[in-house]
Amino acid sequence: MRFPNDFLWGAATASYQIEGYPLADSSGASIWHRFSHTPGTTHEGHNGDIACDHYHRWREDIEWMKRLNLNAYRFSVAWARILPEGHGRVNPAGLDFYKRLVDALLENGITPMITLYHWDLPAALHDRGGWMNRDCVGWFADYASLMFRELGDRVPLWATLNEPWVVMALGYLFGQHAPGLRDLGGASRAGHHMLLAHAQAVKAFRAFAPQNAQIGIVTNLGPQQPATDSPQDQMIATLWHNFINRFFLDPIFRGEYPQAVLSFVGEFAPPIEEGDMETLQTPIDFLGVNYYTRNVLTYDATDAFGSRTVPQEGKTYTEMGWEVYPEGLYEILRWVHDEYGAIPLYITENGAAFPDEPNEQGEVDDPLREEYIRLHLEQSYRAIQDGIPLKGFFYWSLMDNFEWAFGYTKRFGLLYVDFESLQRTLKRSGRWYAEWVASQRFG
Ligand code: IFM
Repeated sequence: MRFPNDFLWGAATASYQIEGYPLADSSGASIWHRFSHTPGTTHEGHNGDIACDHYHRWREDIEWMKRLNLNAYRFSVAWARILPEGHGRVNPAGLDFYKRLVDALLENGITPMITLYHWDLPAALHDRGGWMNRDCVGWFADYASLMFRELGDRVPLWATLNEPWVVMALGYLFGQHAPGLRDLGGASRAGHHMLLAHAQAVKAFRAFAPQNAQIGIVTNLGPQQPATDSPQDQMIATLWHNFINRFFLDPIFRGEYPQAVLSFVGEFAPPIEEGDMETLQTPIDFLGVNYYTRNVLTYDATDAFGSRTVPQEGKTYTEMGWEVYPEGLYEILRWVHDEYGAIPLYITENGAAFPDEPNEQGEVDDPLREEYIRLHLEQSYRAIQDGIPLKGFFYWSLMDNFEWAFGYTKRFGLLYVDFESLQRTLKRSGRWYAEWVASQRFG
């Protein structure tokens, strides 16, 4: 298996999950800071106060990236470090943190990919309605423009939003993520405004960034398959496919929301104003695909959303309860390519949580993760062989970190993090990935 010479080999992280010290140096609070400090929201009250302390240990973390032979690193910017109130007053210390990080990555031959929004909305903006308020479109575009002005000359790859579906569904509909709401109308408004914010940021990008810099959006995608041939199972699988895979992509690539979802939500349809759907079609340079698993679905009248996932016999499941289904990566890349055309693709996240523990020698032996990565790389290669323009692979995650409502209980990292001492240890899968990447880059 020989991947293209210019393929990006990376790992990904997100600000609130790794940085720690979210209020340091005059930063504002985010909705995740507020949410995780609200009793009953996260596992045993875990929060991002310290996380992996990447805020102070970023130099060491770049050394780890070098040991992993990475030539790319995807990370996100905490909006409230840059603009403590979300808009208006700029905090130079926050900007400096990311400028230093970008410069050091470049000095070490690691291409930065910045995600502008990975879920840590400034709390001050949520107090004004956050994503449910149409003004958030302008607040985000202003923040994005500032980042393009400050770093557009040095950062070649930008993603506007990470997994807007998860923000909309878990944050505003199911209440499991910040801001913890259960409001179908609010979710629908938030989703539409995120898409508009993304499009306005892309428009701004064209004005500020050099022509060879690229911008896209990152979406969580995966096959939604019926458990049986019954019309009800097929109907429910189609509905979830429309909701998860199409809701954010159809507007961008076709200028319309999927009809199946609009019919399902009825009066809670997105608040589309004149010209919105044209704006949403603003062309992007690449699409980021986050792939973890598939859902095999059956109709279940007792469930509020009419469905449940059916466990698959004989399959491996990760610590998240997600089936290991590598073929799904190929299937979803194929589907995106066939459905929306030859847009360049990155796998911006793919990874697995397993219950890792260091042995007596202090080594972390995680053969299941090694196998997970290998199987997904095989499917990535298969996609490239079939002419799908896949440009890079970012393992989620560089290191164990704050897995949102699960706190520190789910370990996805190539690096094991001892959350007491904050010491990092390369796992067996990390060694394997480093060798794999080396053989691809230098072999
Ligand atoms: O940790 C998350 C990440 O923030 C977004 N994508 C999925 C990962 C694993 O759940």
